[in-house]
Amino acid sequence: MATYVVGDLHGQLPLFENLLKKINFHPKDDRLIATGDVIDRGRLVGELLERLYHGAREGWFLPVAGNHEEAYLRFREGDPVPFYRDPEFGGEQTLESMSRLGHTRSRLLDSWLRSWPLSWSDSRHIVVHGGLPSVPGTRFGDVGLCDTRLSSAGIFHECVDLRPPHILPSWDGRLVVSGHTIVRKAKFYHEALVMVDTGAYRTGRLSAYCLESGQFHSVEGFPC
Ligand SMILES: [Mn+2]
Repeated sequence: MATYVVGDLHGQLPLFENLLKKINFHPKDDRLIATGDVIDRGRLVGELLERLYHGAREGWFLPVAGNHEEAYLRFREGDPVPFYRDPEFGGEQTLESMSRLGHTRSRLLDSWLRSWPLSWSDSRHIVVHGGLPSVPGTRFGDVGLCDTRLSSAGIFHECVDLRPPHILPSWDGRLVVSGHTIVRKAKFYHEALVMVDTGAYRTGRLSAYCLESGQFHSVEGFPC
């Protein structure tokens, strides 16, 4: 059994399929956790979400929410979220994908997206989109604060919005794996923190980290 943590997908279905092939992913034995920002920017958001939704039902796919999922859900709930449709943020692609899927499918996917947690953890690892909120007065983060703390803009949870140098090790020594900030190569940011987002939607490089083996994997191709 292997557990892989894949960086921000942003609708990159072909790269995702290539990655599964490269790591020889077995849906019956292995698990795959996405660091969030699965939607927006890419053209195949709807197709990717359908694929992952079935993966979640089959038990091999586990998502955590990113700032893009939070912005999308806010927008769907009627908040203006003025930047959501900006080309740079890429919300239009998700809205178009959802309208192609039709009312019933898109409502189902919306309610699934709403159920995504802010973190995934086991006894040795924590996966979060941005970083762990800091324990006051320390240079450590606490996953227990994810649900309670909003970022300064007030739109997002702080844990989906934090970037270096504000991403901190967990106070309890568990390894933190995060996305959100694009790095050229997936790597250890420091000894207790791994960054896996290699910006697939613009670089064509999608990366993952295996929790059991400690190995990095990546594929390269064309973003869509
Ligand atoms: Mn992000």
